Amino acid sequence: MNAQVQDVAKPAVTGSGTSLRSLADWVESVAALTRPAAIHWCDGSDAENAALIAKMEADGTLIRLNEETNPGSWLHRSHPDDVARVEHLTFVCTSEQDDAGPNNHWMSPADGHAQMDALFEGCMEGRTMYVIPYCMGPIESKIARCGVEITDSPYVVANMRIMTRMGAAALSRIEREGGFVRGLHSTGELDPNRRFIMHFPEELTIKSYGSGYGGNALLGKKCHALRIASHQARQEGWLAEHMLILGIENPQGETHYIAAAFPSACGKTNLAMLIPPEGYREKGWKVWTIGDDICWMRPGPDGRLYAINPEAGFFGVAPGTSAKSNPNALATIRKNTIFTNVGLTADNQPWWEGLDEGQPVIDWRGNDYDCSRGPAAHPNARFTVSAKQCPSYSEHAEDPTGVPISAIVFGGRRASLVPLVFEARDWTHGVLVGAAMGSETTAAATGQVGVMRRDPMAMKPFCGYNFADYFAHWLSFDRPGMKLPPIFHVNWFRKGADGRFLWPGFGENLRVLEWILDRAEGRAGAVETPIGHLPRADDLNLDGLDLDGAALQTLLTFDRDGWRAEFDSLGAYLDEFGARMPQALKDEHGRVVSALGR
Ligand code: TSX
Ligand code: MN
Repeated sequence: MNAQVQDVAKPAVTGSGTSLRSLADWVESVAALTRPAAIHWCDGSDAENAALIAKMEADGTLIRLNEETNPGSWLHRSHPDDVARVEHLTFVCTSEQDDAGPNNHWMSPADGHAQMDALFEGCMEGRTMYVIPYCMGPIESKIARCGVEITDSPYVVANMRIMTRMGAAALSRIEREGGFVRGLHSTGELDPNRRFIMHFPEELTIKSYGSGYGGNALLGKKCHALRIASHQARQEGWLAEHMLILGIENPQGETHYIAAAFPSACGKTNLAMLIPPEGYREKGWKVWTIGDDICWMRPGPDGRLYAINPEAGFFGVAPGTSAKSNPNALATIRKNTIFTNVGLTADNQPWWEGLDEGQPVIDWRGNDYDCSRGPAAHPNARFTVSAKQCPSYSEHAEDPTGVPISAIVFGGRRASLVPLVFEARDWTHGVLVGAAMGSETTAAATGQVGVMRRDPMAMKPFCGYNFADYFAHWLSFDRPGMKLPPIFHVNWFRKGADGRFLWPGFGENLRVLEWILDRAEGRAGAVETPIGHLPRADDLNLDGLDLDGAALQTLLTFDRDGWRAEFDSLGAYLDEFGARMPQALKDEHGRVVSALGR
């Protein structure tokens, strides 16, 4: 072989490499397929990050923001056709189609690999391939799991460094354990017709091509920590959920933890960073943030569920984030933040719709801002920031054992019918409440507004296997020796006849969370209805809240006729999953229908 051919075939390698044969072989085989000019093994160091940022500033991938107001912060503009997750291009490739279920797009593993490998062939020519070892969860935690993402995007490396425990420590754990989730990503040509996100849960493998956007490209997040992890969790007896985790410290100094699932556009990040109303603050109540998006839970030796946040940062929606909706988020993103697709003010500060101050002069595409051509920030514009910068970040977020969960909360955006809060009768009923979750669409998400979409446990886009099997897995936790948390449903979005929100929401939601924790401790009152236990007005602490009696009445009323129609529609939805739907869940549905009466 002549020397020149050898140069082309052998990319320059920088960084540690690995002693783990299976990892070295995989990296070598990916390099043979994608043919990068260079391979860099990421160690996660400050120096490595600084060099990557400098390279991205030089080539325009990152734009430096105002150093005075936003130190260490950057703007990235994505391709205008690459601004969100792409559910229609997201596949779960299992050997049996039924294992993926009607809730996923399916392709056979052989076809999936063939299609992806054809796209990856030679796609990194002239580029650097980055090898990113990462850990989802505290590095010393038994609940945590590791992966390696290979990508040709330095933007992905910079984001993964914020969102995961990335680099040398993760690589050591991977070398010790031997197993890891394999993620292969290339931004490709950013052609929406050559874009796929494919999951091979049976091989713990992800292949993503043609998008540089967060959920499609930061493979540790939705692809690993939800789709692949949900599959692993089912096999190993734990739960990988699309939930925030928060701690509520009462005036006695005791902290109880809540895990909560909401569909998009319900304010999950806002709830995770809630600031108590003044009356609560004066008495000594505090809210602690553990996570805003993903929760991994497993039974502890005492039978309780213990939760970790597998992420190390927040990849939050910027528009709507304000001093009213989320002051803690604003404090978190004051420095060392990557903004994607936000607008700019005249003095180079990030700007988005809903921000209380400043004015945009440049829009997210980089054009002069003109309000007749749409918003300054893309509605799905994001910030990427380390959780450690959040003022309410809990010191227990890094506990390897996780935090014990005292209540599970499901929620949705429902203008009518669904009360402010109710408690499921037992675990099985709670699983039905989760399966029945739904939300009305907002303008940001789709063209149509106010259409009810089912989104069980907020996992519709993220469950890596058949929903019927997923419900069965949830039901399986109800067994001797377990001390399961009670399950609740909340709705902050109930509207009156005049179309106005009846509940003030935001910090005032702590009043509802207090009732939830009191119920968990057997302290608070409620009335029993066919849909579960509802608080009476006296059961909630409404001190210092200006809420009129009629509004409260509507928020806490059980509407029997409305719920009969709701349960008819729910029955039809459960039937869509056919014979795989667990009989126990169908029976539970039947029990509520009987209680509702005909
Ligand atoms: O995040 C929200 N939460 C949870 C907060 C901890 N939002 C924003 C949703 C969009 C992502 C809410 N919006 C909440 C809520 O509880 N409630 C509402 C509806 C609402 C909006 C405005 C007002 C009251 C309720 N009132 C005024 O603006 C004065
Ligand atoms: Mn999410």
